[in-house]
Amino acid sequence: MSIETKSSKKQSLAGLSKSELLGAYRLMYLARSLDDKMLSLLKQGRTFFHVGTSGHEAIQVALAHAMDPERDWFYPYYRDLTFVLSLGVAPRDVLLQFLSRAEDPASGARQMPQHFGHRDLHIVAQSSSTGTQYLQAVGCAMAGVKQGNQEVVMVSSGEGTTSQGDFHEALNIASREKLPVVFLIEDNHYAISVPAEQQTAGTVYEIAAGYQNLARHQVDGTDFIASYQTARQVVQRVRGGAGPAIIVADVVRLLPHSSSDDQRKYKTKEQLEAEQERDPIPRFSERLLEAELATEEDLEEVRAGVKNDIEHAVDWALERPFPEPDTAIDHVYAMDYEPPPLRNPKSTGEKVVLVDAINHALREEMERDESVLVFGQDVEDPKGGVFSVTKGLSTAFGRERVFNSPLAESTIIGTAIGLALRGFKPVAEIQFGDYIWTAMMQIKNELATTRYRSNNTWSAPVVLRVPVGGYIHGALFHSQSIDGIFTHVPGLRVVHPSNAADAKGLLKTAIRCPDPVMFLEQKGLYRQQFAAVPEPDADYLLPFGHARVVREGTDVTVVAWGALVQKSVEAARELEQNGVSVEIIDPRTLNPLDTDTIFESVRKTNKVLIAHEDNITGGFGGEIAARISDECFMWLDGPVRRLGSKDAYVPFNWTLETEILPQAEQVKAAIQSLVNF
Ligand SMILES: Cc1ncc(C[n+]2csc(CCOP(=O)(O)OP(=O)(O)O)c2C)c(N)n1
Repeated sequence: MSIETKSSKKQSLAGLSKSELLGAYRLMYLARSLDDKMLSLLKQGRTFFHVGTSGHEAIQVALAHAMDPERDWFYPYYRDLTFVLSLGVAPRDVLLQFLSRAEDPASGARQMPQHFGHRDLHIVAQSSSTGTQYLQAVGCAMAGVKQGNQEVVMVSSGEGTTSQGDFHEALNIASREKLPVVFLIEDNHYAISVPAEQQTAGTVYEIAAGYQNLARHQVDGTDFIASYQTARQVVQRVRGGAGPAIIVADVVRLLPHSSSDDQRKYKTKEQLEAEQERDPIPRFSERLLEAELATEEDLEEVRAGVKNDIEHAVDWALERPFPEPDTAIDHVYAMDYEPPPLRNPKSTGEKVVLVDAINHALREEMERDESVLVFGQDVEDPKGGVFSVTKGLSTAFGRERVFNSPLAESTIIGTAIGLALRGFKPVAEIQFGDYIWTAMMQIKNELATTRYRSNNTWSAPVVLRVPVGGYIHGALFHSQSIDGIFTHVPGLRVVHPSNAADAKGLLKTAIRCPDPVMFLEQKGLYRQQFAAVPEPDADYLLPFGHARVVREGTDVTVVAWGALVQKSVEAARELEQNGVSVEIIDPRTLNPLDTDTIFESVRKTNKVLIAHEDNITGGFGGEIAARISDECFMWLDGPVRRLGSKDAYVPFNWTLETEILPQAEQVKAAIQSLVNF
């Protein structure tokens, strides 16, 4: 980036010319003045929130000056106003978000102020969750390396945020893989009101020791010259491929944490005065004057220019429109997606079990599209996954495309998001649904919201393959069903096939889908003969949102998915002998849900049971029941019944396990009760 002004280049400090130094001063002063202006607009009731950069300016200008927005990538945090201005974000753009106007380039007025993002400048839109950015930055760096670029990825946070586990996961993988990431930790000694001593076992600099290949630096982040010297050295080393670096910059937070905070409640008057003493802007201007690199007139000229620019930008931004109310749900999902047409597979004739169908879908998609990557725990050969789903893939496609991840679910999903942003198609495996919870923040707040919160500027079309469910004596922690929780998350497609052909067709569609997809594999079905069917051809794609009528009938409809499809078939066969005619609908995808097919069946049979493996309370059956009540009330001749696991946990003991998980006998009894109603 360039921080030059029109002034001459005769003298220099740290190798920077007078015009560059005055440019740096201008950026620091611009950020400070924007903070002041935004606070006064807040007082006028023009918006509802502000979080300041004041005190952090010097290190931010310095690092931005050492980097290059044409090739480098950036994951700044909410206190990095000075950094993004230094990369080239216009004050107008900052104000558009601050005032929540439709043209806010970072989020289209969806996010609170200071959630930066700018496509052209490679500033990836951030959420508000502290710490999620690190692993995504690592994924972004992995992408750059795979593409053969000599780029550097910057990610930042305050010191408090380094308490998050994701920080250590990110340092671990970035260091192990020698990735070009600069971690900037802006240590202002407080996380809201919590002082660093209560936060960290030592200093952040100390706790980062021990990661191989990680260069560590401490700097006075209120001293622009020292910060610039450190930043330049660090970026040069990282760009050269020597591995990641961490800069711990000692700064001051001159404003409260945010406009919702009053720091006089937890900082003494003396502390506040001592922080003012370290204000980076007067320190820098004094240095410039002392070194005779600027005169008072030069500085005054810069300040007057900044004030003028800000006044114009504010006047302009206040005139810009707010978003239209009818755009509120735009971009939860890709709006321009053309799903594949619904057609029957041209069978290859070979019968295939579900696990092999998934393996073949992965293989075919990897052959078709070089951007498809497969990773997760144990996925590489010779193991090829704990269920052998990925067997043979690393041998066929190499470790560049099929690789083991650390035993860290947040790492898997965080890095997948970074890779997806850069155009790769990650198909990541979470070894067991039971262990997805350490990645919940990355899934719910990050993966599912990327498109929406960036107003369609960024997307993360990751496929998460997740073995789920029980009936395998897997006890509490190898039996969990997770569809009830993830169908609650807007932005996430949820797929749950019950046989090999559907699994293959749906996985291929998932891999070509622009939305993130949670692909749930009922592991008890992997090798079942009843779920094995002739394998569809390589061109067969099954669009989402098309239920399968598994069996036609006239007396009762059963809506069932995953393991409950076969149990419902068994129940229906037995009931048929008593003259009961059961129709079974397998939705195949829960989001989107094919309510048309379900409603059509209910209007025909007038009675319905919803059967699923997940717990009854909060299970997705409750949602389907509600929709049926809403849309089919006049056609119903009985209550909408549900069957699911008991609201408990799945025990190892097989007799107890049978008590918890729904069985064919219970499906049969529930159907019979509806017939009798
Ligand atoms: C995961 C998460 N937990 C809590 C919060 C609320 N929160 C926002 S900022 C913050 C403090 C962050 O402190 P630090 O990392 O030191 O950065 P600073 O604000 O001091 O620059 C907290 C607790 C959040 N946004 N995300």
